[in-house]
Amino acid sequence: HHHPQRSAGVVGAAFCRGQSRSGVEEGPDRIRAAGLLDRLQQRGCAVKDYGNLVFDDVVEPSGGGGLRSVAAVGGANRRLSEAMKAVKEDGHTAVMLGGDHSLAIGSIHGHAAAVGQLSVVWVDAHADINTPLTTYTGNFHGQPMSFLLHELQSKVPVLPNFSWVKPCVSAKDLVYIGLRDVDPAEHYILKMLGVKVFSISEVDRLGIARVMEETCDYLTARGKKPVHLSYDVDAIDPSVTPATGTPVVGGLTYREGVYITEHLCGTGLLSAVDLVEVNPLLAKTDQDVQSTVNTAVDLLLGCFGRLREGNHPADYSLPEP
Ligand code: NNH
Ligand code: MN
Ligand code: MN
Ligand code: MN
Repeated sequence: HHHPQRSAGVVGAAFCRGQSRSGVEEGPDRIRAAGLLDRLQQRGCAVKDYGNLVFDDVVEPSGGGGLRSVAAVGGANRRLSEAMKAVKEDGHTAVMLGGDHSLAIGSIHGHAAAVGQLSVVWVDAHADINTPLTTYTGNFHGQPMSFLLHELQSKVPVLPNFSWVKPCVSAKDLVYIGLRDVDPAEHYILKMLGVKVFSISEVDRLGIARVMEETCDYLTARGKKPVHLSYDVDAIDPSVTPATGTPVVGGLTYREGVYITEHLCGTGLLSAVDLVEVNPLLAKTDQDVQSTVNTAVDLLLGCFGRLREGNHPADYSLPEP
């Protein structure tokens, strides 16, 4: 039971146009301000901060078919994809701090461009697998998986600034954990493709330890591939992480949420992590912001080997009297 030392390559994506509520672009700086980089380094993890990406101002084409900020989302994700590819080519475990969850398009795309086939573990209250033709809200943060899955490409229309996106994930390499607010079209897609889903009901039934064992057994049954963990902070119960755009009651506990990261870290396969949808402007109190941001930091520390039982450096030695 050992945790090989990794280095973290951190990319900030201060982007909010995949949904309608401003403030989620403050996620990266708030998570850094809560001490993420120092606390990773204190654990003996090397850290390279690539800073926040600079996104072009994009003029939206007229029309758009009810979709919000199509060209901006396409352009930002193209830049993020290039950045994630570079972080992986530099040899780091990549950390993408969002921003909204539309950023998973670029994050997963760039990760796959660098390492090839990968497994995706999507932890979220939502499935984020609407197509541009099934979305009720027009928000791209509810659609990222539809652009990434090979199996859905015949259902996804051509969109401005999206021509660079190449599908790179197979439905059998995707596992969802924590779902509890799934649109009808999304539920249909999940059943049609036979996607492995541990909804919040399965977490209740099986317990989080068995959910994680089954997740890893399922994903490694066809060979061990690098794992991309895409963590939406709204997967956790809103009593713990209230500062997010679309809170849904009845979520993962703090302990279940952290357990997921500890378990995936322990597999040695974790290759990239997204931490998205922290929106400090949507909290009622500063304590709500702190609870959300501190939970985000703890989830990321769990991804890099922090154990709640306690930790010590490999070269620790007791002082001699
Ligand atoms: N399903 C809704 C939509 O497509 C909500 C998505 N909201 C999220 N996803 N926060 O994680 O817009
Ligand atoms: Mn999401
Ligand atoms: Mn969500
Ligand atoms: Mn362990």
